[in-house]
Amino acid sequence: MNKIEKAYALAKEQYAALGVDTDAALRKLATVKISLHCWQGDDVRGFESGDGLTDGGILATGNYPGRARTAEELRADADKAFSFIPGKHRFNIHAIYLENGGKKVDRDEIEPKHFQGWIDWAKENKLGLDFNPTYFSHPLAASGLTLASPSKKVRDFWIEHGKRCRTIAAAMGRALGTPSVVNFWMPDGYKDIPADRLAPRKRMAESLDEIFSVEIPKRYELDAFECKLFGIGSESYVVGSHEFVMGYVMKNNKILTLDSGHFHPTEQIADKFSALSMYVDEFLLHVSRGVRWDSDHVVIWNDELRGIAEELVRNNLLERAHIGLDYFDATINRIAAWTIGTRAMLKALLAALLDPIKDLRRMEKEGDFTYRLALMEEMKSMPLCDVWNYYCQTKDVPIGRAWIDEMRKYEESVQSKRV
Ligand code: RNT
Ligand code: ZN
Repeated sequence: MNKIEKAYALAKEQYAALGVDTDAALRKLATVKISLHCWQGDDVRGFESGDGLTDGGILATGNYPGRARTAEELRADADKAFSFIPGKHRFNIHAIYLENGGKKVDRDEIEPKHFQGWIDWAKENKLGLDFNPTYFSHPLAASGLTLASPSKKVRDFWIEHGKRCRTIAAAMGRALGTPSVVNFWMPDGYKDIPADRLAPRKRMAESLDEIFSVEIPKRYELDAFECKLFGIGSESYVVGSHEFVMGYVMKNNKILTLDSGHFHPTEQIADKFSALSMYVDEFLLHVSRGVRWDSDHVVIWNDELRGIAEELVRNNLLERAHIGLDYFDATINRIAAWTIGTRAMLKALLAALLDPIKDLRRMEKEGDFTYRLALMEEMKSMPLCDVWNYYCQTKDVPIGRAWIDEMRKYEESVQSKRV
């Protein structure tokens, strides 16, 4: 037995005394796939020849050296991040990450062949792929309205984009044997007080109906729709508000995307899962971290993340929730950003799987709220880290902070050379 195994054996005993089976928790954890967002690797720029992120009310701040400039670089960086993360996961591509061989291919012209490089890479690495239409960083999005635009020409352009994205995702799903989730997020909104809140919503719903009128088998492709409270430049009104998106999703049997940075700061998406689970089949999570005005800081192991993991586990939602990450920090090493967020997410899930939930529920039912709070507090200092380290060892990834040294080596020999 090495040190890690010895520590695990002791931890296992302590959890067993509470009726918790650590081996079972680890088996369950191994089935969970996290979808890593490609856009953390290059500050949401993509590979169209444009200027990168130009509108849409989202912003990547910072100029840390070494961002990926090509699809090859982005894939190499993602490979590095995956080598620090226990388990097999997924990668989430935005439409602007096409490989167009230097030719201009507009958003209404993209085809599966422009994403063949991603499909080949995913196949080789046994990853699933997810997909996103890009309704921002484009002259036809500069007005702030896309699928909800009053201009038929603008709407038609973006409807075609949405249709093509679904076709591309279906090709990915077919090639990889796992459905590709397409997340529809449109930044549409107004900076100042609207005179008509309804008409843009009707236009957006009609545009979406048109996009979804093409039937695609669910074993290849799934549609999700993401709501938001406000963005930079859409402070007063967002067409895709929570109620609008929730209503559309329920009526049309789509997946509801909940981004943890898209609600009022005191509102936590974790609180919403149980209620929504009664009426919505599947969720897509954009796990993020809001800080004041920003909704996209690197995910860390904080109370909010713990809450998300706990509610997923306690409500039996791991099979019904697609867990994706969504943040973009350009002030730190981007491989580290992926690694920190994904490891935090998995660690939070592990903590939730190690909860003595039967005991807590029994005491709650009996009205013993003193015990409930006391045990919840005690659980926070249980030897979770010994179980986590053991998991990392069994999955052959660096233990504890060892990944940081590995990341530095790569940064020095590869990323820092990108000038
Ligand atoms: C923006 C949404 C959306 C984007 C990505 C890049 O507020 O969260 O999911 O972050 O599509
Ligand atoms: Zn999001």
